[in-house]
Amino acid sequence: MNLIKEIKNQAIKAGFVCVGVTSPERLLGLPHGWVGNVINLRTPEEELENVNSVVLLGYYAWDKSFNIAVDSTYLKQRKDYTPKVPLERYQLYYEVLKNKAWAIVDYITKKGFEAQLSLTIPLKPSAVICGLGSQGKNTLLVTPNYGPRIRLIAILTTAKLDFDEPFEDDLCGDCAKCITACPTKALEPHKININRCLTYAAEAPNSKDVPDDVRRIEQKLTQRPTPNSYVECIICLEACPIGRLVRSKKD
Ligand code: B12
Ligand code: SF4
Ligand code: SF4
Repeated sequence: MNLIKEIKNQAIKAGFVCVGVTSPERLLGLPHGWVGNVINLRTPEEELENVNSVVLLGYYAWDKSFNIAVDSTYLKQRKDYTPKVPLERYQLYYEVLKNKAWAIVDYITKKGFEAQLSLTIPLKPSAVICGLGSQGKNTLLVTPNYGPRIRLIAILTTAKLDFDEPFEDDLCGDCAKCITACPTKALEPHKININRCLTYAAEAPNSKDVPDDVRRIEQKLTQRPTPNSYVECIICLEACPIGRLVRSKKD
């Protein structure tokens, strides 16, 4: 069996529901650098020097609890703490994705190629180029079968794999349900105002760049199971009619 077929089989076995492959060249021109102060997006080449293929994997997050995040604010209480020490943060779905994708990295490595995970390339437009779906009006990757209820991770490898074709359709059409569902009006079609997003506000509880009205809504709506944890907002994702049927069948 050829390598890409075997990688796709491994991915399905690990629990991913969609897999696609592209070349780093096809990702040229995608967003790069700092997104607000949230993340420094990197190119595949910055992550793995001799990268030849980028594999995008989608995992179906079927329960709200996948969105739980926990921060190590205890570090701040330590005497030796300096603001330069980054606070630890764990988001459950990121841990699940890494855990599952490692098996595939291990498989590729044993075949004699370099391979590593990436969560810092721009995953949504990369997934479109790998054929997984389109970017919806909520800016998220929307897949034909699961809608936006997908979480993404990439594997970068030196192996030369067969590439998939980009996804060409627009799945949204006239729908605008995600835009109207957002409680803070953070969304315009295909655009987000990061400072108005409840996820950003919950991640940055002391940030001064969150407008007062948004902070009030965040304090009311964000579930905090423990003082250091919170459930990230998924309202614009839940509002999407695409893929809802799968959810009701599986839950
Ligand atoms: C930074 C970030 C955030 C920031 C900023 C959000 C944003 N949209 O940029 C904040 C903290 C607000 C955030 C919130 C959320 N996030 Co977030 N986030 C990211 C991160 C790290 C980078 C996103 C990014 O590249 N932004 C940069 C902007 C410039 O890129 P862009 O959104 O793709 O949009 C550009 C273009 O693509 C274009 N564009 C956008 N849409 C469309 C559509 C069309 C048709 C066209 C032509 C162009 C176009 O315009 C923009 C300007 O260039 C990714 C992980 C990653 N490494 O990619 C996760 C990620 C996007 N987040 C994710 C999720 C699930 C969320 C939340 C639901 C919270 C949660 N529960 O986890 C909310 C949803 C908010 C929303 N509607 O976007 C998932 C999305 C999965 C999916 N199905 O797409 C990702 C991929 C994480 C993951 N590993 O799965 N997030
Ligand atoms: S995650 Fe919540 S606050 Fe952020 S854009 Fe979506 S619905 Fe709005
Ligand atoms: S809710 Fe409607 S507009 Fe928003 S992403 Fe889903 S299909 Fe597109």
